[in-house]
Amino acid sequence: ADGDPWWRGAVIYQVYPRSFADGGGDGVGDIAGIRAHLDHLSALGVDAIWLSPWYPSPMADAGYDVSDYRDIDPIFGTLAEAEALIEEAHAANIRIIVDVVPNHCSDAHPWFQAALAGGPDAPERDLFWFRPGRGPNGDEPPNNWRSEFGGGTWTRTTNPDGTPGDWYLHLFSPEQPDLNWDHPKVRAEFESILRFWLDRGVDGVRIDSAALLLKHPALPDHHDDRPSPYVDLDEVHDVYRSWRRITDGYPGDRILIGEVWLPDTRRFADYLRPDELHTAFNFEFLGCAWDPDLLRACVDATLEAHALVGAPATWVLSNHDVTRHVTRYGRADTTFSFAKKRQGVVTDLELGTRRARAGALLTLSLPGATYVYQGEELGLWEVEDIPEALRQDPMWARSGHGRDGCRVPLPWSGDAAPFGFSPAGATSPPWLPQPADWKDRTVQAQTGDPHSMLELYRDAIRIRRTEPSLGDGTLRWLPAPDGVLAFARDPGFACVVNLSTGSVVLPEHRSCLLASGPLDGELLPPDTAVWLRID
Ligand code: TEU
Repeated sequence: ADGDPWWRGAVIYQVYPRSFADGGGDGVGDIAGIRAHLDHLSALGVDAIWLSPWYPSPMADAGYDVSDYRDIDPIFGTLAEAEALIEEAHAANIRIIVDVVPNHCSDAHPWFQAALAGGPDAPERDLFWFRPGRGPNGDEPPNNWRSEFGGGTWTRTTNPDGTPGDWYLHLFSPEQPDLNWDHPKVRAEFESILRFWLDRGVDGVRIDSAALLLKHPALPDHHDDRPSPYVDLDEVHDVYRSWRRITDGYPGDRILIGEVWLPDTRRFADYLRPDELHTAFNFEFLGCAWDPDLLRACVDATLEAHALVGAPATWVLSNHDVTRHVTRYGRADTTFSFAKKRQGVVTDLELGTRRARAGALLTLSLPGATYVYQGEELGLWEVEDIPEALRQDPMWARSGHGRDGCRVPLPWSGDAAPFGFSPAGATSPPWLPQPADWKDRTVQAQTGDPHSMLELYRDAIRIRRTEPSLGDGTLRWLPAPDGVLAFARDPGFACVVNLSTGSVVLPEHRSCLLASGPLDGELLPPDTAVWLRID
């Protein structure tokens, strides 16, 4: 609603820098590419962009392994270019969110290098979790924790004299050692990093793996029937209270966005108390099946939990870690989970696209903020046939599935790869191969085509910007036939989504503002959504 801080009802677009646009011609996206395509984001009408990490990194986990939090990796550009991007985006009324990764750093970070080089007594070891191994020779890991990427969470070090040494903890890959958030130096360093980027004018930060920072100091074994020794410890909230104090000290509504994966919506909402994070991604919604009852229950639970703490809800259908909409919704099992992300599952892309279009109208009309991952506005599908030799994600090796399929470089124009992703005369092909069929999904091919995914997103966001009932607020469910979600946003707006298998009669309305697919007179076909003007 008018007068609310911008972020409560924002549309935030996730830029995955290495796959957005390549200005330099090396096949990897960069800041020059983002600057050259700000017009796409303006035409889409988004309020802000969140950039996945762009810091110096050995890229063991695509930049989520940071070796210097205060600079830009040369493959993406320079700090001066980042500052220019912030300025140009602001001039275009687009805010900038950067991604901060506090749970772990890169094994190439100077702290970790000093911890290794200094041997068992190096003071830098206290900044991480170094422990002797178990067993008679210390050759078993200190506990039984399992990595988020598959495999164990401990790697043994070798002492400077060549003897086997202590182990260190990594919840993700071995190249991402976990920082010790009980250490005041770690806290002070990240407060300084936060100020560094706020001083450069960013409008907010996205906090990676936000619920994982604190570990039970005894590092006890994990047991399924006991609280996790590292997920969502109560003490983690102190960190965000101090970050909030810092952020509030800056002018102009800067925000903290948490990546908080927690199935318990109330524990999740605790992160959004008025003195903590402003907002956090709604992963329950992302994981929800294309099912009317489950979606409705998820919307209700979300709104209820957020109301407890006065925070706006967020609606997220994807990001750089999960299967793209049109693929996920084109399968028999539409829920998301990493284990299901496998080859060989039958996908009906036409059905998936219909649902993804309806899903776009659903998410863009629910109360709160919406996140759009780059490429979803083009209806890109998950690329599942990337040759093994070209795969980059460390998850493949550790768990047999990976996230490359949603990270393939965007198609901008033209009839063949690199589809305008890289400039003419580029020295390398795009870092992941683009499907030839993406010639129909380029920004250029879709622009001006009223049936395209891109024009649907543009229309929806344009209407959302001018429609006072959209953005943050409340919803009122309307009576509807089985399998149909219908809600009003007062005053005068309704969204109806048909998730049943037959056509249904539209509720009484004054006019139709937008439809995700063709209507059949007054009938709304299956897997179709409409926005209506009602009295
Ligand atoms: O992801 C954190 C995370 O816990 C989930 O995304 C998930 O567990 C993981 O993707 C696989 O199970 C964030 C980033 O979004 C992701 O890209 C990084 O790899 C990860 O942190 C480590 O920094």
